[in-house]
Amino acid sequence: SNTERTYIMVKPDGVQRGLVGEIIQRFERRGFKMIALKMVWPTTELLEKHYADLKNRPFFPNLIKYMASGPVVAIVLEGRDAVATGRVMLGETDPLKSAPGTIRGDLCLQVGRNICHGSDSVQNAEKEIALWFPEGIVKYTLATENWIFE
Ligand code: YYY
Ligand code: MG
Repeated sequence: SNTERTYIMVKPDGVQRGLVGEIIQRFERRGFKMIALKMVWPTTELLEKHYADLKNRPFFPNLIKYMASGPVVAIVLEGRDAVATGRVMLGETDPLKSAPGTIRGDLCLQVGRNICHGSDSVQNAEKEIALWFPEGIVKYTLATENWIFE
């Protein structure tokens, strides 16, 4: 297993529903290190770059409208297999197909309001982190690291 970084984002519905703390808490408790965190009301330009791979999909216009409808919370996490583990913790794209115990499987019901984003590959994580945090991440030592990893 490799130490990786992933981009996690609480979407506008997650913010409005008061789920920011719950979502961050799940990743913190798992042992991931938070190395960037901010609230941002994203522009459609930024969102079109973030979701560039989906621009020909029929749901794309609604997706951009939804994601631009309010502030999001942008997070970078670091840890063992952060990308794949983040996806497992998130659940499936469609909340109804997500297992209980996952963020989407516990907290939402519809694909168009699925409350949280997580990078799907290491390469996309790097792109997304550069896009959302051009100012960079925060470098620090986590005091609990030796209690999380042997
Ligand atoms: O990575 P993930 O968020 O699980 O799914 P993507 O295939 O990257 O799609 C991004 C985003 O688009 C998804 O979280 C909800 C929305 N969406 C949708 O509204 N309808 C679909 N059929 C598929 C995706
Ligand atoms: Mg995706």
